Amino acid sequence: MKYVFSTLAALAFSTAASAHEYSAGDLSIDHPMSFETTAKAGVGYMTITNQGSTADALVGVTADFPRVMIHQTVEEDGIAKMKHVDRIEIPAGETVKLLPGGFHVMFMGLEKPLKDGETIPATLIFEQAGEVEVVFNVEARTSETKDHSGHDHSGHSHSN
Ligand SMILES: [Cu+2]
Repeated sequence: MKYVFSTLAALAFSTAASAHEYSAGDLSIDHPMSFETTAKAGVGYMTITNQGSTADALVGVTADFPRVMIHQTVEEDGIAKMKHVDRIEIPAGETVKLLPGGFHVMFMGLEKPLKDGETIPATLIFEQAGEVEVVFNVEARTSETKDHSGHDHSGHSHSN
């Protein structure tokens, strides 16, 4: 619940234009976003809701980068590490959030850093719903996002 409220607060701060949503069959994909980077890898987050009665799964993401993968940040012996995963299950009737510290899309081999205000066209590949074209909005990292969310939005927590 904490996350839900903070998301609403974050949305209230941002402009209406920055919130965007897609749907495909029983799935809705809310606000695909990425953070600006200084390094050669970027992350992708979004919220996926399955309003249907059949399970689906995100099985791939493509974008115009040398490599795009699905990762999960997991904690092992108190250290957060990223693991490559083949799929993210989207159970019937449930909402799955890709967010810092959990599942995320990894954009790898960037030729130049991602900047606030840029957009990343991408295709999400679902087992049942098929391919869904979306756009990830690149947003600035602010201390505000950190403080309001209660989550570490500053990147992968394993990086320290
Ligand atoms: Cu990662």
